[in-house]
Amino acid sequence: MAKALPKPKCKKCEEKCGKGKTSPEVLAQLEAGYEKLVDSDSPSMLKRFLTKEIFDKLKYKKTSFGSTLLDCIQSGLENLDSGIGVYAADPECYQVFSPLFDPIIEEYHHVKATDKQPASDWGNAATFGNLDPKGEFVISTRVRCCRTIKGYPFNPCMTEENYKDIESQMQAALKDLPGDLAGTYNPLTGMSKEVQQKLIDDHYLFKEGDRFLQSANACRFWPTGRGIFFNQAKTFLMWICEEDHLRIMCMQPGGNVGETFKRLIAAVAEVQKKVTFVTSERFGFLTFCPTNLGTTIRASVHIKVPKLSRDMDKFKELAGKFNLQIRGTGGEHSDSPDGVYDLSNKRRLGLTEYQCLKEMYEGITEIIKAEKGAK
Ligand code: ADP
Ligand code: CIR
Repeated sequence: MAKALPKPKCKKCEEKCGKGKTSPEVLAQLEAGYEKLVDSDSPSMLKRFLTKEIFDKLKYKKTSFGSTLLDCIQSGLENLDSGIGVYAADPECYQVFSPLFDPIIEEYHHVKATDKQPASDWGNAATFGNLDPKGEFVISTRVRCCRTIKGYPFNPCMTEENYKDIESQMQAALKDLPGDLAGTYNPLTGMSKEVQQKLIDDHYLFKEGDRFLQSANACRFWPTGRGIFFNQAKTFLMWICEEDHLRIMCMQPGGNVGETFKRLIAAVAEVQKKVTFVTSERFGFLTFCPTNLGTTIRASVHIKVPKLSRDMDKFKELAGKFNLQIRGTGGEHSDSPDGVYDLSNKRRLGLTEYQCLKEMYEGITEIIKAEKGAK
């Protein structure tokens, strides 16, 4: 891994830069970081798509929030093992730095820059059943989506007050949810380390200190404003102010995708009665990371595939055939030493919510068949 670059000052909080030119300090950091990236064997999309020509064109640009190219690529410069390596420091970055973001978005989601996101369509959750009725392979199912609340920028541009406002707005919004969605909000501020670690180990809570997010300036004022809501059964949960303003998720043991998805549809419908989300014609629901744009849906299973995972190259190829992404069971960038993996739909933009679920459901069905047939 590359040695960490010195952090530029957070312009949003420490100086009101607004429009104008990239400062000489930021330019120098960009040049130094870019040189290291070019000399590295980083597998990131950032490395592949940030050509010298595009770099030279974008390095002087700034959004009206004051975000520079450095704010978008710092995570990939500091973490040369990134898969993607970029974040939109504010919503305008998708436009201002589009020569970098567009090819990444096109390749990741299999869309064209001229495509528009189809209208939201969650379809009928009952068309999905249980992927593994005998409980031989699928340990648990989870479906999540991300939301940005209108009136607030992304993490790198948020003030401490913004974090507090979102937290209290959500605390109020989640107070009287109906039926089995009702639950409690648990702020990270004041939570004991033991409780926090147990929630992480049980796969309910986001981890702390993600280096990719930290170097993207997404963890400022931690733990202010961060927290988790969950219902009694911990089958409906919401993360507040982690990578995105909201991560709304439903999960449960076993492979019942229909039940899990149905609960998420109900939960999102309730939340959106109380909060307005940011959308765009082209990108659907706006998110901090370009991999989450569109529906923002990641439908995953934790699945036992000891045979298929003996040959990881072949396993990756098979998953890729069904547009599935493989993660470790501790979330993104984690390992899976025991043959249990997190498999999910990879694409989220250019298709509807229902189609995301369908892609995952059909793909996992094939993976189970392959695991059964493998020697
Ligand atoms: P996200 O899904 O929000 O992008 P991560 O990949 O970091 O974020 O996963 C967050 C947490 O959710 C991790 O603890 C991970 O193990 C857990 N998780 C994801 N999918 C499942 C699943 N199908 N069953 C149980 N836990 C899951
Ligand atoms: C990376 O580039 O590896 C991290 N910034 C995480 C990117 C998001 N991952 C994904 O595939 N959804």
